[in-house]
Amino acid sequence: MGKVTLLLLFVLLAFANAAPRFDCLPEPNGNQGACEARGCIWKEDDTGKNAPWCYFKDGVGYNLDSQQGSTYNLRKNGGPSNPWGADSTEIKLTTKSIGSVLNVKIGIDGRYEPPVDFPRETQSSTESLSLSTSFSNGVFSFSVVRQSTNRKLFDTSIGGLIFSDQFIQIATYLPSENMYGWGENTHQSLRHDFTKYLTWAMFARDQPPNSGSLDTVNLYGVHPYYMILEPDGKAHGVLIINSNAQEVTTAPGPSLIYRTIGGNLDMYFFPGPTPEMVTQQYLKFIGKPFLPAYWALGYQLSRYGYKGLAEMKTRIQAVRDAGIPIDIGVADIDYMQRYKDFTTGDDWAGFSDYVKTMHDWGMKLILIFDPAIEATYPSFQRAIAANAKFIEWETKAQVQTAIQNLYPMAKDTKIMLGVVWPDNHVAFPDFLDSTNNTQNWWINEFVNYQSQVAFDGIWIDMNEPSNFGTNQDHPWYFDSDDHPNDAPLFCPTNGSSPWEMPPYKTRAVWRFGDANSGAFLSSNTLCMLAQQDGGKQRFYNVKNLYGLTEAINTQKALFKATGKRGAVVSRSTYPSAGRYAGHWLGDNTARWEDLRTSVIGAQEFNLFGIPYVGSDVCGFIGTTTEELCLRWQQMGAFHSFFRNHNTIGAPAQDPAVWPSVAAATKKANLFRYQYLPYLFSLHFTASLSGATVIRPVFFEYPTDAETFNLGYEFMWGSRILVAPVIYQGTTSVNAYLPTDRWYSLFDYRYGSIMSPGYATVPAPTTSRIPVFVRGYSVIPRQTPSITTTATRSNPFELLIAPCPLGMGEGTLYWDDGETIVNDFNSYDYHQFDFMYNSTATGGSVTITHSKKSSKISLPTLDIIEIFNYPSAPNFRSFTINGKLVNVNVQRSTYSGITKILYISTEGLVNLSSADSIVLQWSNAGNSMFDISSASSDEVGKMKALNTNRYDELYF
Ligand code: MIG
Repeated sequence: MGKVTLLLLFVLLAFANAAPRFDCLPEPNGNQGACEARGCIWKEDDTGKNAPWCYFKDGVGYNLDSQQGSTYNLRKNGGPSNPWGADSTEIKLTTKSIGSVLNVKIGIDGRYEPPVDFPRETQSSTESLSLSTSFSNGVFSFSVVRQSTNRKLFDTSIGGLIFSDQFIQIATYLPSENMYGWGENTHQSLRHDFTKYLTWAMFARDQPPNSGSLDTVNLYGVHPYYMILEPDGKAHGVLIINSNAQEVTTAPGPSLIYRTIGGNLDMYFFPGPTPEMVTQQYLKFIGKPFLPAYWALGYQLSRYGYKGLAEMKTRIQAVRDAGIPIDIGVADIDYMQRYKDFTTGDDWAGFSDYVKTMHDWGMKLILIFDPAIEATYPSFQRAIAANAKFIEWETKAQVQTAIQNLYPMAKDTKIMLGVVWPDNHVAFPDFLDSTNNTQNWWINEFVNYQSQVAFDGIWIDMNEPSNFGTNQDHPWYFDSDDHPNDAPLFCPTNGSSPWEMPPYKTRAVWRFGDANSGAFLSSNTLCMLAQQDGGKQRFYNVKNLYGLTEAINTQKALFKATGKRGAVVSRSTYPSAGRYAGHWLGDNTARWEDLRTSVIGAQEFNLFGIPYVGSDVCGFIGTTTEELCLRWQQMGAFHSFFRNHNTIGAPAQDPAVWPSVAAATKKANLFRYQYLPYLFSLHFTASLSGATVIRPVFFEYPTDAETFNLGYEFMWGSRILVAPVIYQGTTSVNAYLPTDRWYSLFDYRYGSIMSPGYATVPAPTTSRIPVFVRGYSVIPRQTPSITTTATRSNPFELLIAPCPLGMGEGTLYWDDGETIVNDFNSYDYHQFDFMYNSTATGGSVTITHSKKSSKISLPTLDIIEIFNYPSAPNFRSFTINGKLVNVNVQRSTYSGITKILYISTEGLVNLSSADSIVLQWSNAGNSMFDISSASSDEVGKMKALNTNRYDELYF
């Protein structure tokens, strides 16, 4: 064979490899007969890439019929038809630009559209995207092209477009394997894996994450959104507005196959070009995240299974006695009377007094509320009286009357009754009720209950919504002490309902088996044929919006009940949920694998616009260990939502249980509380203009390939990098620092310059975990106390980590920490911008008061710590706006060894004294402290002073 032929063969083979197989038989237990009966090809996968064995013949797709402007009329071509219902003969592709965002919509007018009120604000971009179409081999295709590079970001020439009533598929080649996002799933790596076919299910489900092995099961929320980092470091994002059960297959190529069983393909492309700009564009479009109350960034102690108030008090006291900063006590469903919302259990007498005590300590209370309301008690009675709506059966004939008749208040209604925690059957509020009756009733219940137990924040759980034992003859609770006799909900799974038994059930069902093994879309939830909003909405379509709509209503309830912004956290989420609530990553297990996946999960939820996120620290299910709990406390101290939470029956795992964990948590929490002004400012920025708070490292270094899958490190904004300890038995971390100026911010060589690249740095359990600050930073801090409330009135501090040219910048946002933000334009807050500059002869810090509040008082700025300061300053030379100031030389130091300049003076800078404040100084002619003549004892003291400064000075 000639060289040319060989080359040709090679090219052909490579091409053949790249063409994906479109799965024609994803149902469990497929076989050749069933496959061929569908007119598809059966061929084993011998590539080891997990390709489907039954796949469509070529030519699946649509013809271009006609085009009118930006509308393309498509007609089903002569290629294979799909086995899950008649292909729609005519569909439409329309495209439009919304600012810099390109929308491509494929579908049919009048079909279901998710009733979500996205603001669709846009953010201008230097980049623009355009649509181009082509037609070959009887298949119409389109691509989305980045104008500046001519790169195809989305390219459907791969084929496979299918559109039928309950089965829709679109496939594309991708410009890079660096794909992030899609959810909610447990991802073992930050970046997706295109070495084999993997199908990720998306359908809200009460499903604990499985971190023990690769598992593409769907979890609590749904996020049809991804970001791709292109080969040149430019990034784009893609959102598909669709709320039906759906799934996505990542396949070699790299390619992507997306399927959904309802609605349209309504796709939005965000051009970036940087990952952070993509996020900003995405969040402006879907809605920017709510600003948590300042206290909500404090440490939370929770558990499921407190025996009563006494136990909650004991555990909180133990943590306080250990000197661990803590702000929030959390009560789980145990506090309720028999798990009924808005009631207090007998073992919780005195709860309201304890809340007063907590408030006196500067602490806050978060309470859990489940959506389902028992059909027996006053809350339900008030709902019925107020004409509030619950999720309903379609017709009276479908109602399970034997259940209904048990409850006089529900008897003659179509309310779909289910079973959750309460003793008797429950009804699910209809948060899509457009009459406002449901919303008003829900708000009133919170207002009434808050006047009894003065909670500050709300935790909403079970809102997938979760229902126990659906379609099961013998649900698990029959064997439990709680409500063993409640008849379960049965949905018509006999095939009579197209909603209940659609032709294509998605991996959300198949992951659990088929109908024979009791797996249905309605498993663990309500029947798909249920209706909401007076019959205007079908549960089959809107189920994935239940958590979002509950969060919308609950945030309103929180505002009304407390008059303050507080915080809501929700288990189930959908795009834009971040406007109303944060999220915790669900019922993880006390295993190292779960610690690791939570590091990735928090980054993903920042991509999804839900930056108030974190995991159940120390692990929820199972018994944790001292070492795991210690490491999880250390890592969790860097997540915005920071809560130790434990399941019923598991041994106590608050940090006070083990002296070592108590010490490590105290140290980690003091660091967190000291840096809260920075963390809060990141949240403020996210709420003001859309941003991530926890950020993957590649966001800041999009051309450094080493960062593309660096899921176990993350950044706080653009300036602080964290490399947590996540493996058992390790006391060091092999941390990667991208090419840049970095300083250590932990015990090991605190304040000194760290070389970029990989380095193994020590991380004993007694030390802070590896944390680094990037050059060119001015980081606002505050001297920490044991609550955020107390910390907020301590002096401000600045940490300055200069770039090699001796400069830095930073911003502080400061408000009263609790006022509801209706509109940032009229909102009352301070903004300070800091600039640092040093030269051979001295240094300066310029503080610009860019946004002023007349009401919000400000602590003084007392401490400035500067890394890599070249030589000793003259402490007598400090001036503010030209006027000499007295620097406290007892408390201020400069070390020629560590090169840390530490300026500490009570009341050094009154931040509201002028719109522009320039603090300036000059250097001493000769070094104040000559290290060549210092005894080793003095050198040691000086180092100790600089490394553990705040621990020593304040605790
Ligand atoms: O079915 O309220 O994810 O955090 O402790 C369990 C009890 C219900 C699930 C939540 C978990 C919470 C638990 N809840």
